[in-house]
Amino acid sequence: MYGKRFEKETFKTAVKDNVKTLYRKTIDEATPQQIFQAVSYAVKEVIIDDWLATQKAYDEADAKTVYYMSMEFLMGRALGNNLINMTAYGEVKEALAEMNIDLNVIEDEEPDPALGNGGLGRLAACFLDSLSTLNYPAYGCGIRYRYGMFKQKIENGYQVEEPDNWLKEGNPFELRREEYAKEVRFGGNIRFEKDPETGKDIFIQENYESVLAIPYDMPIVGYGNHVVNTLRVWDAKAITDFQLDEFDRGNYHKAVEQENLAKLIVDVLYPNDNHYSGKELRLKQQYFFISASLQAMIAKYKKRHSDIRKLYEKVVIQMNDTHPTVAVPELMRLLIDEEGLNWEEAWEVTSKTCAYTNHTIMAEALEKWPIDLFSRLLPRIYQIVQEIDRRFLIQVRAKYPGNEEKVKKMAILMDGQVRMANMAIISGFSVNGVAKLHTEILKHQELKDFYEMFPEKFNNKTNGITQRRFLAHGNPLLAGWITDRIGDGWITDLSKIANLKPLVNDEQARREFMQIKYKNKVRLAEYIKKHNGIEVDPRSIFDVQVKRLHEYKRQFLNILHIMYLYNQIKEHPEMSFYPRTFIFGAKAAAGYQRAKETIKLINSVADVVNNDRSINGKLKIVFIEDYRVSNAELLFAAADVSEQISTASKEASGTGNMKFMLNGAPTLGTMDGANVEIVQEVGEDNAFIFGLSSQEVIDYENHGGYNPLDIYFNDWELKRVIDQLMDGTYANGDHDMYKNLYNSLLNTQCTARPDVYFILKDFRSYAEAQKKVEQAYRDEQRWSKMALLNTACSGKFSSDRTIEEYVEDIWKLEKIQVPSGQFF
Ligand code: GFP
Repeated sequence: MYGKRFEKETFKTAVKDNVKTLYRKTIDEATPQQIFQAVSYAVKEVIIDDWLATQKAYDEADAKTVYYMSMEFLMGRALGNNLINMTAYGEVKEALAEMNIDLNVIEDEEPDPALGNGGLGRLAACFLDSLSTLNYPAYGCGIRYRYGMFKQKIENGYQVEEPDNWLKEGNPFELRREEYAKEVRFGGNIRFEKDPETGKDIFIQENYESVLAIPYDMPIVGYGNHVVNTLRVWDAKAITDFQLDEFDRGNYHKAVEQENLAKLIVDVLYPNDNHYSGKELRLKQQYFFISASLQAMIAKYKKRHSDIRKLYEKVVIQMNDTHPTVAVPELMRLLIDEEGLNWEEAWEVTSKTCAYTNHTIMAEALEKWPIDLFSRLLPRIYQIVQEIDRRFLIQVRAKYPGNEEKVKKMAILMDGQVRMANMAIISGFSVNGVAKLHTEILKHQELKDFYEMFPEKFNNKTNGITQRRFLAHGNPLLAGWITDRIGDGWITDLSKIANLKPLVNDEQARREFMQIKYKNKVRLAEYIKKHNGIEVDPRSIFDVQVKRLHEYKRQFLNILHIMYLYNQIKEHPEMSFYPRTFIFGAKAAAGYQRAKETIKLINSVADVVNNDRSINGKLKIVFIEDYRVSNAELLFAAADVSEQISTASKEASGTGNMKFMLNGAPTLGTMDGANVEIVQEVGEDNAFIFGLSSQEVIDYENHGGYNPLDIYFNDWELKRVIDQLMDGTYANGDHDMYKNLYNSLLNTQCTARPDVYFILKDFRSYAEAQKKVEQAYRDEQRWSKMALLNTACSGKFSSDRTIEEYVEDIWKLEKIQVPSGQFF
């Protein structure tokens, strides 16, 4: 399809020429980084043609566009993924090989763009990939953070954070679009006047600070269809014209302030997950990218349309969590103050344009801004929020006369705070959860009052992942094998992967499937040897838990169980035990103490266990440093067991669970998030389920929890493990190192409930499930069937399916065909 433009000789010449023009070097003199840049520019040149063609096709079709607003886009490396989607990976690999260049080595030169923390940001990246592949017009809108997610180093077992200066060498795929810059204003005061001509109220912001938002566009290449959508991320710069003015008047201070604000605003991504920190700068970031994106969106609309009241016919805004929900009052402001609509007209447009996705029920994640901060920083926006709230509460009081409890729960402004989730639900036309169970919990527990009032707004969109990155790119051996067996239709239609099902009874096919798993385990073992200096046996069970470190995800349960196994092996050396390699990868938010202690604990247990010769290497523990998209691809491909062990009800969906499944790793998990749907697809016999149900957890929570001491005093093996946290076994004799963790399980003195995440409650059931994993693994035939079935049943979990559902129920977009752009 892209054949001609990736014709080997042409491509080789382009690379050589780029090395020359960029670096004044010949190809033999160039460093791998320089070759990476040169190759990327050669690829970008081809992309640009299709990018032009796509935008032209959209314009001609006057297509409706989704604006996916997100504070995070965890894209991962672009080069390999772009080549896969351009169906040119093989050609380019060969062309480079002829120049003695290894594409894999070149790919490793690309920094891993990490403008996101975890699931929410990676979901946004998968969605963009699917939107392009499915021919839907879309923009991703976000922030071009100068520093992405921190790089994690492990020193002496502790996490150390280092800045991620991902732009150091320049980003070859981005385009700076200075001509679309927009001004964004903060603070000051609002003066109100009557327009002498029209008699309308006008609101004028005075004494504000402002920055200029500069867009950078990154291409999002669809698979084999010439579609290239745009991820638009905003950089900030001071408004220099104003600055000169200020200098002239000697107001040096003000000018420097503007300069600093611009620098600060896009400096760092907040390293938080499921936790909200009420930092002023964070609110500035939110308003900054939302205001700029909406201004650009309206300007684009107005190029072809004169009636702004019909905006919703051509655009839809999806707000990824509460972070972008300031879009609601900002759109109102633009429509009223800039476009001259009255309140009712503006409200009709806004409420038909905005939709909201909820990603968590964790109370501490819901954003609530102090009113004094909010109104000081965004004075006009605050006025609008007040008015939305006032009008909404009239409705509530009319529906529930005398019920002030309802008012308290549902108001936007309450107890000195602006509740962003409430605003999003009230103002948007759609509210969705990210897995069936999660949506049910939203409807019947967390957002019950809203569901009662607006049942029509609520819907479920079970998350998905892109098989292009997590199978085609991440696991080329398996991808090739699947294509040989059932054709390559699965790449754009994952439901076709079900055609593998008959192979479950084909011994030869199963053997091949397991051989590929083995090769991927060897590849990971090499990575581990190189990065951790640890030898692991690829014949052992690779049991993997990789995700952000959070108490509700219960890495702690996993490591406690490993400590328990270690005790067992030591005590009963004769006991039969199938060798296991436990692999962890996780970053902890920098200020999250317990999470950081858990990392230290994992590494300390690893030190003791890995160096104990008496256990004959039966147990190995590996902590993968700096878990990120690129090493994630290796991990999913090599995993035997997928650990999805969150406290039921806490993990809204999970998406790692789907990536493991796709790569043939059965789930060891609780009935939480999308695990429930995974089990539904693959069957209970092909997963290992344990623990309290979400209803049981919720019931305990409603009755003040449970008493972990009852378990502690009645299960001496578990008691011993817990005591080992305090006796120095894993702390070189230090008795205090894990005191916090210990207390989180047992402490009955402190006011907080002990063992909030039901670790002790679920421990035995987890240990049982782990035993079943071992039994199943010993039975090669059974295991290979199970592994292959997991892959074969993963069809539902493509983000292509998720996107089609968003389109059908929420966005109402049309597919646009794009001719090849090679004639530009
Ligand atoms: C959040 C939720 C996850 C969910 C993702 C994507 O992830 O359960 O799968 O969003 O919807 F917690 P994090 O950003 O917290 O990783």
